[in-house]
Amino acid sequence: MLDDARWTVQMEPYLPSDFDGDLCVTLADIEAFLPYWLRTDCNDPDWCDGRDIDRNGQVDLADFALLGQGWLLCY
Ligand SMILES: [Ca+2]
Ligand SMILES: [Ca+2]
Repeated sequence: MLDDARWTVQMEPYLPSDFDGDLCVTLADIEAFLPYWLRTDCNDPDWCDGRDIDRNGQVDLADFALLGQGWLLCY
């Protein structure tokens, strides 16, 4: 008999624009984002400390838009 409990998957919270780790996207995360604005030297593994959210090598408007998608969301 199968033990259904073994199929339980634990999901880690994932909010890529939560830079300060408080599980919400707020003004503090924008403040943490700004120092990296327009950097073009982002690469694996840290992607400019995660600010290059779409991992294209630079911190630009596309990353800011992704940050905006999570605006005021919390886990
Ligand atoms: Ca946060
Ligand atoms: Ca980017």
